[in-house]
Amino acid sequence: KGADLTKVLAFIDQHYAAPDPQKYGLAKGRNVIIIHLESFQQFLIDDKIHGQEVTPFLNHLYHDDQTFSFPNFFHQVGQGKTSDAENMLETSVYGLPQGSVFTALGSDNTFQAAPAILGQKGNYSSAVFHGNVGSFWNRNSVYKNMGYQNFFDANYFKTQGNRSLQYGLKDKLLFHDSIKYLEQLQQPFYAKFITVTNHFPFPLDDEDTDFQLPDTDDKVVNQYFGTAHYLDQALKEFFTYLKSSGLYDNSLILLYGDHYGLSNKENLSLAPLLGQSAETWSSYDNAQLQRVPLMIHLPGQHHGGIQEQYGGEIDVLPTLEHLLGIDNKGYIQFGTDLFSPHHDQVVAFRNNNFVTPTHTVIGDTIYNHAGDEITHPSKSLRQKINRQKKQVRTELQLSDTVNNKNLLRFYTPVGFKPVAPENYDYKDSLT
Ligand code: GP9
Ligand code: MN
Repeated sequence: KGADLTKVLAFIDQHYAAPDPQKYGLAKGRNVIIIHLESFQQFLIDDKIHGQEVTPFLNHLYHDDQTFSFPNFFHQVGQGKTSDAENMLETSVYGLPQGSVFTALGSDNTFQAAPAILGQKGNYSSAVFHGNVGSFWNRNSVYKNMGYQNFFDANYFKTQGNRSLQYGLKDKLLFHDSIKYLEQLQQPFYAKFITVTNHFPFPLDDEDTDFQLPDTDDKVVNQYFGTAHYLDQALKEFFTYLKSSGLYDNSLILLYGDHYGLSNKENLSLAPLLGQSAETWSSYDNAQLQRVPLMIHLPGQHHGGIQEQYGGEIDVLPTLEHLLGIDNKGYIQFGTDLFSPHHDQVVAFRNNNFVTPTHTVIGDTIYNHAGDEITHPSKSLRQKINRQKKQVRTELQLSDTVNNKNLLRFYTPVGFKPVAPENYDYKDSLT
């Protein structure tokens, strides 16, 4: 245990990326609203089908100068899908190589997660809004270990009949019906909304759509655009509420896609819609499609714009902490602040493949930025890629050790109090 922890701390310490002073504290004291865009991929942004914009509201947000938009941001989930994404966003620790941290270890492990950190450092209250049963992905245990004060799960909403699809309450209803709870939270709050309607295989009731679907040979691919469009409308409605309530002006709104919606097999039917052909589609193309949105919207702040740096879900918490004026030094977090000049742009996938601004590495194959395979890399390129490969493996392995050996129970950052899960009882919260 001692030796493992020493190794982890040495890595974390040399990997630490100090904040950019221009960004540090930029959003200090604001409410934080996290919006989890289920299965939402970056290629949907600015995309058109039959002349219709798929996501007009998100496109607008993406190009707004009040938004920091990251077109080179990747999901990094494994089999834990949504729960892996949540785990990275909340803790900046990776999911597991197999299974889900939430279900495998989430009931007993020690977490040093965003709700507790923001609660202790910024006096934030905290809540999750999700229209599915609380036991899904073991959330009702994990959230207590993360220090979430409130979890508004399906118990708190009317989910009967055509109000729900597949994984719970439809997104428009989730946002609408959450308002009465949101308004009771003490400010500043850290609130997360987990949407569900844009979930495989992307069914929608006729009453919920006005979008003319594409006509590829794969129904799943076609439907994906319809549910993404529905989600976009739900977001527009929610922002309208935020503005009219006044919450908007003193909030930071962070939106992210949790993972791909379309699989590598479905990408072959998708390819023509992206102006590419199924015949020349490659592993490189599949890797590029693992981009998901990350947008950090700061109303009233007009120095945002498109941020080209490469990053992934592991980097969100350090970025958020620094925007709020909380230094992540001393925390066991594997990501680095996207705005830091020292930000690490090697983006690890959970299977050890990785993407950098110049190369994509899949197993032993190296692709350049144009997607061409580099069959005879120069000696210096080979050395560089090998170094990055080693770094990716080390980082994932150390993260696995933290999870599997529950190392955080032996390490408490200076000034942080371990979470007492018994303090939380979601059935009683705010009702
Ligand atoms: C269910 C939802 C879906 O509550 O978050 O999880 P996923 O299937 O995407 O992992
Ligand atoms: Mn998901």
